[in-house]
Amino acid sequence: MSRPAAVDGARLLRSLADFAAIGATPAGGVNRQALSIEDRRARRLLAERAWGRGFSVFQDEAANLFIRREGVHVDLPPLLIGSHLDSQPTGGRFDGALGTLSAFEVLEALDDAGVSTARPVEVVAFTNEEGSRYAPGCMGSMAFAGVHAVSAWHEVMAPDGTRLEEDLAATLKALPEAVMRHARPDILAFIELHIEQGPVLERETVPIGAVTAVQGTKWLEVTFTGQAAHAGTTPREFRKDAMAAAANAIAELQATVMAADPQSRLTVGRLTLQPGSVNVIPEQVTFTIDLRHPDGAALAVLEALVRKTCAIAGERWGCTAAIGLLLDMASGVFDSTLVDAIETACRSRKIACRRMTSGAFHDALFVNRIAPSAMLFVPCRNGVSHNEAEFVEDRHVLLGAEALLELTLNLAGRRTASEN
Ligand code: HGY
Ligand code: MN
Ligand code: MN
Repeated sequence: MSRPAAVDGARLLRSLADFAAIGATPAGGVNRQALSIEDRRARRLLAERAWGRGFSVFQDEAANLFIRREGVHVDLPPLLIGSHLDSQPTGGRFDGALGTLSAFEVLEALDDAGVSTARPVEVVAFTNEEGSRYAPGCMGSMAFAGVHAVSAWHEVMAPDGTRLEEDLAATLKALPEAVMRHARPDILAFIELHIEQGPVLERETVPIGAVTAVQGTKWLEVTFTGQAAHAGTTPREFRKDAMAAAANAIAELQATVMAADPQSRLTVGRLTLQPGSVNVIPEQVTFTIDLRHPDGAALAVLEALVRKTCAIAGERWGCTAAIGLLLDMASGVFDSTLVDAIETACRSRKIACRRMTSGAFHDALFVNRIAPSAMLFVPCRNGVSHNEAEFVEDRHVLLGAEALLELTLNLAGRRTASEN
């Protein structure tokens, strides 16, 4: 006999705390980077909880992790819900984990209530959404959506020199009990719950955002190459100073791009320099530029501006400039019927909700290419994320899971007690 399914808030908050302990940092964040030992520990913890419930566990060649709760009609394409478990090096406890663990809580709530759904429901933890240790981000969801085979990134190296292929193989091997999936299953739709990572919902005191679209992102890697030389004996006209060229380009871009277009986003997140000795003029500087814009054409114009600015700076300082594209993520619009369904689910649970777009990219952006997808956001304190201080109020954690549960029941087909 079934009863109405309900989120067990205490259990979900405990679960968030359990996973936050994996890769916990002294400042209260997490360092659980993709395909790391911590990532493998988190995947195993989730899989063991799934087996404990009698759910089945799968992984695919990109190490995407799937947890399946059967539906009455086993052959119907499942509803997919979830997010990612990997984090930034100094990440927060909620980015990715909130969506994945809330999705698992939905399965547990259905199970506790003895509610069967017409369709199977699967929870997914996509591999390497962040792209911090191995660029680009969203590798797992890109592989799942058939954008690239994961083998395209086998030679990508982590800062410590490990090749992606090695870490991927070790991650798959660390969960031998999971059934390997060699082909992507059809899915009905994908719903991702995530923190907003921005200030809008908190400022408007609205607990749920129904996300309609995600802006485009490009990651560029710029390398200036000059000539190492003596810091004391080399006059200005003989210098080929790669750091001077980089500083010039970065200063120019930072002073102009976002001032000219408030919708644009430009971030230099990582910079390395060789040889890195106090009294040697830098020979080579490599830095990343994360570029974003809601409009695809404007993003392309920004990329051209970056390339031009770097070429001029290279000329000026006698260095060569090489620019690689690490990630090219087109903007995407989510399925309008799913966005409506999010609003309907919130209304029926009397949870306030407002439509919005996402400044951050997400796995849903790629799954959206092969199946109807949409996202729900919950507020995070001061809109801060990708920071160890990232925080979500308990009530927002619970409201997010409740909205996801209602949406899951509506999309996967709730069964009345008599039909069970
Ligand atoms: O960078 C992003 O937008 C995502 O949060 N990883
Ligand atoms: Mn995320
Ligand atoms: Mn993130």
